[in-house]
Amino acid sequence: MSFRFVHAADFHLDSPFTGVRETEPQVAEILRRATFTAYQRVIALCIERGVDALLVAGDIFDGADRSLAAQIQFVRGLERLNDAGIRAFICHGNHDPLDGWGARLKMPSNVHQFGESAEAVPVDPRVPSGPVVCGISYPTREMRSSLLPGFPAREPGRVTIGLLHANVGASTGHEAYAPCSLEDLVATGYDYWALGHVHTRAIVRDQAPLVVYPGNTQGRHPNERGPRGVYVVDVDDHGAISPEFVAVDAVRWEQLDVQIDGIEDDSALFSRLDGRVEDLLHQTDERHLVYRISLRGRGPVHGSIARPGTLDGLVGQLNEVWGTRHPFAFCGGILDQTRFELDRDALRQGTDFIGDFLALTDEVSRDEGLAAALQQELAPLYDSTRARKYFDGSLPPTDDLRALVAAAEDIALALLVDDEVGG
Ligand SMILES: [Mn+2]
Repeated sequence: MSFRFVHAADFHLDSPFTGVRETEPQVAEILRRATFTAYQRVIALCIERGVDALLVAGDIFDGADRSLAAQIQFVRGLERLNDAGIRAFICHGNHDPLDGWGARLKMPSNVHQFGESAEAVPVDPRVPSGPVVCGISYPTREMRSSLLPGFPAREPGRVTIGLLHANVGASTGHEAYAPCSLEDLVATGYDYWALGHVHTRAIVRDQAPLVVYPGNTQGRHPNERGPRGVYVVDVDDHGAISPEFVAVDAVRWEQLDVQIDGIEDDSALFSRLDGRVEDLLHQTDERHLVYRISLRGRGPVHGSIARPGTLDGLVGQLNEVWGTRHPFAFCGGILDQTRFELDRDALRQGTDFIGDFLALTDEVSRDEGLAAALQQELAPLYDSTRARKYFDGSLPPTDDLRALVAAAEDIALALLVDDEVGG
């Protein structure tokens, strides 16, 4: 029988935004509500798509005993599902373990909350051969060993979905809660592992059993960039499974890298930034945006960027234009990684090492013989089996070699000149 569910995780309801200073009051309010808005979109999506069940793989709440508002709103969403005849399966993770009072809520009758020992629960008890969800909750925050050994064996002929908050394959940047390996998950023979914990979405394995992290539903700081959402998962009559990612985030974090090369003055710089923000807003389909800018490259505006107050001034101007619209694009800060502009001709005229170096690269681009000699020198590197994996293949032809030399010149010059001038 076919079956459709939404796989969500890591709502972190009511968790604060970090990385944004002084915002407009209306922006602050939208940020404050963002995790709730995203959650409400998950509920709306379940109803819209007519799913059979919502599966939530832990970290519903941000703190084990924090926000009453989060708990009330969470239950209210589940009640909407109950009214629509949609079941919900919930397990708790390290942020909201069973021993935190946040996990002891009065749930509507459509909800199954997994306890501290794993069990298999049919999605619809009236259908004996229908799909089952197997899950477990963290009794307490510190679950440092695998929870898999307690999971029931797959029932033959029934689509089986595992629901677990865990770090699979020692994912870096995430704490090792309930660690297990991908092989351990595969060995269960289940059809789909609905995981939570890792906040960046990933289809870890795309064939049975599928192993999926949907990521969190709302980015909450500058490192949780890009679309955030859930998977709508379809299981067809033959048991084939297809997950579709759907973004539900209310506010999106982005990073803009802007090159200053060729930008003549401050007003041209502002227009460039202004245009990039506009483009970014177009790409986020009517979502609010919080972004940071990183300025890079070399150019005449480096000096003015480096003056105290310039960056704050740019942030202020951008926020005046884009920060009060609906949807808004709010700049959380600008990072200066620019360097002073190089005057290659002047450096080339010098009688120092840099002057000699530039004379040499000029000669390579002029002198066929020298280019050929360089090519010969490079051949062993390109022929080496160990080095080859870093290159695309065979030695570049003369023209490409010149491009290679020009790129090398840029790198060397940056190192040499900045060292000397301290730019
Ligand atoms: Mn989490």
